[in-house]
Amino acid sequence: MIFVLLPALNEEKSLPTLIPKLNTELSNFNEGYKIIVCNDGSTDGTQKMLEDFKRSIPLEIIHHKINRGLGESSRDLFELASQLSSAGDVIVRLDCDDTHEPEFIPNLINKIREGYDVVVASRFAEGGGQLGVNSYRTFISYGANSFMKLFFPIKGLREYSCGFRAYRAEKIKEAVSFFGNNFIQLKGLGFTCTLEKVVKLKLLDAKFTEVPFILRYDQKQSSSKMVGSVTTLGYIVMTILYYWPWGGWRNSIKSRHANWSLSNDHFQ
Ligand SMILES: Nc1nc2c(ncn2[C@@H]2O[C@H](COP(=O)(O)OP(=O)(O)OP(=O)(O)O)[C@@H](O)[C@H]2O)c(=O)[nH]1
Ligand SMILES: [Mg+2]
Repeated sequence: MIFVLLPALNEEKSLPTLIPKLNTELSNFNEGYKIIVCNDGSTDGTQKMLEDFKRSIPLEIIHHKINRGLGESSRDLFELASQLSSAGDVIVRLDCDDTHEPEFIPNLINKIREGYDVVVASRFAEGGGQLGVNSYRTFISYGANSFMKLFFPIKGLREYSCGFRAYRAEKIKEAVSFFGNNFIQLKGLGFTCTLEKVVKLKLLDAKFTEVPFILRYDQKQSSSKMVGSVTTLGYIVMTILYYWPWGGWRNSIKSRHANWSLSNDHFQ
């Protein structure tokens, strides 16, 4: 099975374009699929639109009445996917502002089938790029990615800030089982969860690679929900937690995971 996770906040303009494209792409696979959307307190027509799609498409809605942020939405999406999936399944997560084209999904899934645990749709892989991004935004994004690469080096990974990725379901099940509610721990800190996921999975020895991807910012219709200051604060908090000399993530998680793996032969 393929599980596709979509975090959504006020995406009524993009969903009518994205969901049919996604459904067509997923129908080409011979395995079953399910789209899971977390509608996080949207105040526009997102919920109604999703309920309409649900009549004809295998779609499940997690509905938050109150906006809880991307961190809590990601936690709910990944926890539900880990409950519903089995070994051999793939979990794909993308944005629903129509800047992440579903046509890249087959390449992401092929790499999971080759044996990788996390495959990232990357603007920085050869053949990748972006359309419609202004130079200020490009500068900020390159700066943020350089910061992340410097402080959280992961073999095979250059694209840290784009959330369009495929994950081996088994690895997500392991992460949710090991970390519990702390798989995505930095919940009130904007989009930090996108970085936290890869760092936590790296600490569980996940194998990473990238496939080329073109960010279609020229297609973006909904307004941006990224709050740069809060997310930057999140990156700083995470760097401190990771390198903290007394029980920082980089040492404590690795040793706890080694002990946990010994006592959980299911995940070895
Ligand atoms: N569930 C949930 N989804 C959110 C929230 N904020 C943003 N999103 C979704 O997260 C995805 C990324 O949001 P964007 O606003 O596109 O952020 P970005 O891609 O980092 O930056 P821009 O494309 O420049 O806006 C989209 O699918 C949004 O609908 C939130 O508070 N809750
Ligand atoms: Mg976006």
